[in-house]
Formats: sequence, structure tokens, C-alpha cells
Amino acid sequence: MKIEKILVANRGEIALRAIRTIKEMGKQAIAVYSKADKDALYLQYADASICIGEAPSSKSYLNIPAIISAAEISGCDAIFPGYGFLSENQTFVEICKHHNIKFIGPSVDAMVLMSDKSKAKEVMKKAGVPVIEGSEGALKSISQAKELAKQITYPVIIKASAGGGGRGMRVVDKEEDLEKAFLAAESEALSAFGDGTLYMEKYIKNPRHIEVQVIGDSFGNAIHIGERDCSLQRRHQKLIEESPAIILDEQTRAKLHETAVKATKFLGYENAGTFEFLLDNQKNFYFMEMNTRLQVEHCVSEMVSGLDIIELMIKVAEGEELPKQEEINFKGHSIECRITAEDPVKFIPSPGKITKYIVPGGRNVRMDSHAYQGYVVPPTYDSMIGKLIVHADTREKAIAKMKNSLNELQIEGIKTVKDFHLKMMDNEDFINNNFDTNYLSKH
Ligand code: MV4
Repeated sequence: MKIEKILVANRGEIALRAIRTIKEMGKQAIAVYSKADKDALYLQYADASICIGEAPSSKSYLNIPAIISAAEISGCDAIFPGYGFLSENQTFVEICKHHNIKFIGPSVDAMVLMSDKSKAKEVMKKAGVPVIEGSEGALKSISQAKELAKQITYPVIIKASAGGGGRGMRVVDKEEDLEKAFLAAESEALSAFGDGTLYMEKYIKNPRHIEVQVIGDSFGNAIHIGERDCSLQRRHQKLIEESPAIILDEQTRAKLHETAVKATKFLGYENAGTFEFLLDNQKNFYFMEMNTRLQVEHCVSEMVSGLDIIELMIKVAEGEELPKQEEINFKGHSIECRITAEDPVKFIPSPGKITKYIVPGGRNVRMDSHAYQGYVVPPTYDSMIGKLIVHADTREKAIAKMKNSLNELQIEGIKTVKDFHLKMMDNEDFINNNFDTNYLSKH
């Protein structure tokens, strides 16, 4: 089934990113916006745009009736969700189906399964994917948790089944601390997700966060588009991502890719997704979670593979078959720096008017951003105003190119994290691949 008109149910850089591909494919792109985004750049690039409500997300980008109405009024046959907002909302996917609008993403079943992190782990274990030693499903009581922790030995980590992103998570070093941690995680999970279900794992010290981009089609084919190292995070907010993950030797990398593809096929997963793994200091990898959406950092995978992942997502949704794994070749190294409107030291949001905006350019330099001179960054949404992505033959050259590009980037009127990234590009530990997920909290 050919898709002709796509509603982009998102804002900012990802809305712009999606509109570009949709138009390049000869399709029509319909944008939606809240009152706070009436002057947004992506609206100018869309074939039409529709206001869906007031500034708060709950009244606009999360407003399902408004978005479905916009799709119907404009005659869209599909919706592209992007990341965040409704991209992993099971109800939304079901409602799209009822309205005969193709949701460009996975099935409700896959989404539901992966949203329960402890169930997802059980299913992955069945698929033959290595998982971190821990509870079989949910924890039933504090005493059971104590029993289990003794068995797997401390430190352990207690996580929320409905969680992700670090909320409802507690590391426990010894039995005396377990009860308090259990109760704290439970109440945090209950208030954040409305579900206090917890599970337990052996705590892996100083791991690397490595994820594999996959995509499946409606014929049961699945391919990977390489891996990304996303270890440089601050309070579970990723800041720098790269592909390939140079920490991996060829053999581990091949095994990781093979595992992710096997898991995608096992699930009968359709469309783009990401398997998140933790890599321990002995280079063992373990499945952690699956993200059933396109991610912010997909660009580094595009740069090393030469593929347009959104184009693949749309083609899969149209019922086309994916290219074969052998047809996908990886070349060079890509790094992405997230540019947020935040103080570069304290990371406090800095919304406001951009008075000067000059973007870097040149060979293999990509700036995915919806910002422009005169644009007012609203305080209402995520502070990310763009992503600077570079590609080069080697990691060393990519770092040099990123450094140069960051120096070319000039944003005035608001604070950005540019200076943080510049510092990182000169940081010995970053250059020497000597970091892990705890690096930024330690330094
Ligand atoms: C872990 C872990 C160590 N051991 N699980 C953080 C977010 C959530 N998705 C899972 N997280 C972690 N799970 C075990 N068994 C360490 C983290 C973790 C982390 C993971 C990826 C990237 C950054 C992180 C920062 C702190 C903790």
C-alpha cells in the first residue's frame, strides 16, 4: 500500500528531519504545532500545518483527538510519530488503526511487551539473548528480594518494570539497605508510572551503554544498522553518541549484531527499534531494554551506513521489503553532539531568543536543527535545539572535525552546551576511549 500523505506528530528538529525525507520521497508532509510553536521553522517546510492546541504538551502534542482530527481533516494516510510524545503510546497506535491511519512504527503488541522491562527480559532470555542475572519477572516481597540478593550477591540494582530512563531505580550495596531502597523505588515508580512493580538485577559496575539499531519488515526480515556507544550521559540524558562503538572487538561486535537481529526476528518486530545493552568490563554484553521508536541518535547510524532510516521506516510501513544485510556497508566513524539550550556547566535550561545563529558546514558535517536567527526557544519543551553530527574515516578525524565544527557554530542570545562539547573533544579520557556511563557524574 503506497502512503501519499503523512502527518508528522512531533515538533522541533525531528519534525523537520522527517518532513525532509517525506518530501524527498515525493510524498506530502503535514505538520502540527502548538500555539508555542507557531513560528517554528518546520512549519515552513511542510506542505500544510495545523494548530493542535495550547502550549502544554498535554493539550497539543499529546492530545490524541486533536492529532487524529488533524490527520483526518488533511486526508493523511499515515502518521510519523518521531521520538517522545506519542511515539510509544499504545492507545494512540490502537486509535490510529481504528481510523485506518497507518502508524509508522511497530505493532501494539511489540510496544506493550517491551514497555514492561521485566517481561521484555524474560522474552529475550527465551530468544537466547544474554540477560543480566536477577529476578525471574517481578519481585514479590521485600523478603523475597533479600533472599534473591543474597543469592546473586551484592551490589544489586532494583528497577521499575514500567521504568526506563533511571526513574524508580536503586543500587543496593548491602542487605541492611535493601528494605529502604525497595520502598523508595516502589513509591517512585508508583508516582511516576502508576505501577510499583519492581525487578532485581546484579549491579554491573561502570558499564558501557551500547545499543544496536534494528529494523524489521512485514515479511519477517530483519537487519541491523550497526551499533552506537551512548555511554556519555548526564543524569540519564545522553550528550554524545557515536558509531561504531570502538570498545568492541570485531568478534564481540559481530555477536552483538547477530544477537540483535535474532531477537528482532524472534519478536516478528516490524519497523525501527533499538536494543540497549550493557557491556561489562570483561566485554560481556547483556540485554537491558528495547526502545520501540526512532531515537534521537539515529543519525550516527545513518552516517556510517549511508542509509536514511526514516525512508526505510516509511517503506516498511508501505509493505516493502528491506534490503538484505549483505547490501549494507559500514564506513568510517560518526559522532553526534546534542546541542541543548542549557548552561554548559550546570545544565540549567536557558530558553529565549536566538540573536545570532551560524551553523557549521563542509564535507560530512550535518546540523539537524530547527533553530534560526530570531527563533525563540520556548521554555515549554525539551531543551534540545539540534544535533551536530560529523563523519570521517577514523574516530580521530571525526573528533577533529567535531571540534572544528563546534568552533564554527555560533549561537548567541541563549546559553548552549557547546563549550561542554568542546571540552570533551579535548578530554584525554574521551580521546583515549577511557569512559563509561558514570564518567560525567564522577568528573
Ligand atoms: C543498570 C546498571 C548497572 N547494572 N543495570 C540506567 C537507566 C536504565 N535504563 C538502566 N540503567 C542502568 N542499569 C545493571 N544491572 C547501570 C545503569 C546506568 C546507566 C545505564 C546506561 C547509561 C547510563 C547509565 C547511568 C547510570 C546507571
